[in-house]
Amino acid sequence: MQRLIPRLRADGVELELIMLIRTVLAASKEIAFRVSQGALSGVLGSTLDENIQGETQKKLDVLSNQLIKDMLLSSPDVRAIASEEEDDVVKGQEGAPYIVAFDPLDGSSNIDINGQIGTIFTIYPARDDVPADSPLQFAQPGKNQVCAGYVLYGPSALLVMTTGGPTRQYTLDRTHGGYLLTKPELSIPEQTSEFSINMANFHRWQQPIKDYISELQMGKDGARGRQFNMRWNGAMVGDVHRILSRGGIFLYPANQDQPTKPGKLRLLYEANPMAMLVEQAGGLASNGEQRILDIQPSDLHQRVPVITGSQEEVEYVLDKLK
Ligand code: AHM
Ligand code: MG
Repeated sequence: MQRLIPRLRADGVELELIMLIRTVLAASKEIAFRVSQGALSGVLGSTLDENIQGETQKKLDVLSNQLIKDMLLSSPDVRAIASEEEDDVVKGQEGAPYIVAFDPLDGSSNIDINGQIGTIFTIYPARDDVPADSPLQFAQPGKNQVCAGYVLYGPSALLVMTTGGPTRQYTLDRTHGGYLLTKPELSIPEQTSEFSINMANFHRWQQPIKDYISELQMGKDGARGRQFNMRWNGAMVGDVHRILSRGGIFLYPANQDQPTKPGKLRLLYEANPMAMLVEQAGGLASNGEQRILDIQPSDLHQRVPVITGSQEEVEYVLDKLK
């Protein structure tokens, strides 16, 4: 096992970026501790408030957001932040090199059932051509990300991160308080027999997605000629982590009865960082029409359909959508 920081230096990553990542990770360690304490730390249950997406905020959503926000805004390396739980861009330090977006607590519906939850984060270079607090700071395609990662608060607290090289996995060593490198290079198998989708939305999908899932459900008797398995976590961090660990395909398509809401997942702090992690591990990530990392954002909290995971399986779905 290897310490996080020497590995990053060996990869030739800028010192400011390393310091910034350390700040995000410091906040994540505090969240990991609070999560592990559960009811004992008073973090379970809901608040009376809603976020800009109209979702009721859980206490842990609010707490995690505040922890990450406070730490990032005290960093000299952060020009602006954006969060699932913040309506607008929040200004950091003028002239700082980076902007950071995050979903402080992904999988909020799992909080009160002791299920998998996580923090997703992404770092971009700050733009000098727009003000620090402009939403245009974040109007950059995902391919501009200089770091993407998540911390999964599961039986172990795991950090999965890339700075443009391999997608690496680290385990939080609670005895020393550091993230130790435990998998230097995650690699997603090209083929899979495992899919991940919220089947309750079947009646709302476009026909090619219905056809694809029906094929998988037919098992050996269907067009695919083999048995598929299904897993749905209710937390993208958990589902994507499984795919990064053993392969699979994850889909969150658009619902046809909600034309103004193209899918559930947010481009900036959910789809883009996960797409970068998956691609750097050899997988694919698409919205059905184009590579997620090539999408030019039009709105801070924009939603996108997501099809991601094992290369051959994603390509199979994309062929059906043509
Ligand atoms: P959240 O960030 O508010 O928790 O919402 C995003 C989550 C994803 O993690 C997950 O894939 C999806 O919502 C699950 O949605 P559902 O099971 O309700 O369809
Ligand atoms: Mg989320």
